[in-house]
Amino acid sequence: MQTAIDMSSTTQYYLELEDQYSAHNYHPLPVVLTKGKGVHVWDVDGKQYYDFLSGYSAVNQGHCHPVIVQSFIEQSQKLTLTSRAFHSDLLGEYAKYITDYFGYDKVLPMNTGVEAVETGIKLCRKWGYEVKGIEEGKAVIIVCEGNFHGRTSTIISFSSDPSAKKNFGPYMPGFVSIPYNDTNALANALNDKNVAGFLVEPIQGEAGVLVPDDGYLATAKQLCAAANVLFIADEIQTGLARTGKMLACDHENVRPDILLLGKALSGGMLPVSAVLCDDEIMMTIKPGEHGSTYGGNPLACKVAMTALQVLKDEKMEANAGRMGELLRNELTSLQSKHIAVVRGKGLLNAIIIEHYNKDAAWDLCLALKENGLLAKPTHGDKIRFAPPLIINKQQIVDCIKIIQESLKQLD
Ligand code: IF1
Repeated sequence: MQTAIDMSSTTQYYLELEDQYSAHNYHPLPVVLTKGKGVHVWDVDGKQYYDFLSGYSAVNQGHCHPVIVQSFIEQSQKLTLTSRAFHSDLLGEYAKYITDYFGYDKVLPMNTGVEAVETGIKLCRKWGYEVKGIEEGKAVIIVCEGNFHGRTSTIISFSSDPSAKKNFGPYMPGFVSIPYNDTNALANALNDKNVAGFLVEPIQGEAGVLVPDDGYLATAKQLCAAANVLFIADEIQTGLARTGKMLACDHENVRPDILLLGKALSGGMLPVSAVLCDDEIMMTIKPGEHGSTYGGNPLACKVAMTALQVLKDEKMEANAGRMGELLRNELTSLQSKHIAVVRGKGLLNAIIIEHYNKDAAWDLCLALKENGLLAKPTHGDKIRFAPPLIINKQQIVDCIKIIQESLKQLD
């Protein structure tokens, strides 16, 4: 049973406009947003909500963070794009800043997350041929079942989600999929001498915030190192303080060979992604072999430096850790018969709805929306709870009340 939706004519107007002229590749909640500030967003009728999605972790720093906005404005009035045919006075500064920040020799700047993953794959293959000595055309990259790394035709080739994949073939070869959180499966797959890399999300986001066992990442990294295979961490969603550490890999003191970042690297201002690694890997790519018109543009460089600085200045990793624990504890102590599981790390969390009917999670999200909190269901029964990392204790308590009230409406 679908809950009846109360909708203003203004909201209706925008929904119809989108429906008619924009591709139907999404199924959003029926809310039309027009403003955001910090942990809040507002719809076209002026109703205020807590944002519990944070643009899928792109707005970790909060909506329209004033320091990042200021940086954006200043740089956008000065110089926004040079292309990589010419130098800018910001690329070098940014490259130094971000490589110091994460402790790598070099960065390769791109735009969207999926481009960072593509770049990581290309670097890994090139390293496989030119450094490891794999026979040309034979390189294999191990990936995990339930992965989400983006939507290009290469990357959906190793997706296990039929809706991401079906009728988009033929698919890119060279990928082997193993179960997530299974170091035995990894050890087996690493027996193939043509393996160049292991691509993994430290926590699987799309799969419903699947946190692996303690020690999984550390063991996986050791196994890869022993097999001379690159450990490629997709921290596009888990990185940048989201899970209570700057990187989710930091929880296990794992240093990825190739680190992929995106989303919150710009604090939600524009698409900015990055690939970080050391020279042995990065220097295999020569002029003309890879790039992007917008990659490393001065506006992106400036905004990314500010977005990273803000994470540190406002101690967002510590807050994400504390507020995440509070949120999970409070959710658990609700003891709701509608919540089967509460899981996550830092402020990357999900609940699994007890299955009374297939619309239960969607209905709960509609109730949450009515009560002033926006969250999105995935895979039918899971709801992600991932507010901006600047949320405070009083706001968490307020949100718990909203969630409790909304759960009652499922009774
Ligand atoms: C959509 C999910 C989140 C990602 C990881 C790369 C990318 C993503 C680990 C690609 C993107 C997004 C994209 C978004 C939904 C979303 C998502 F539910 F699908 F899995 F966040 F949880 N690696 N994740 O999570 O980055 O190219 O999009 O910048 O609408 O597809 P992108």
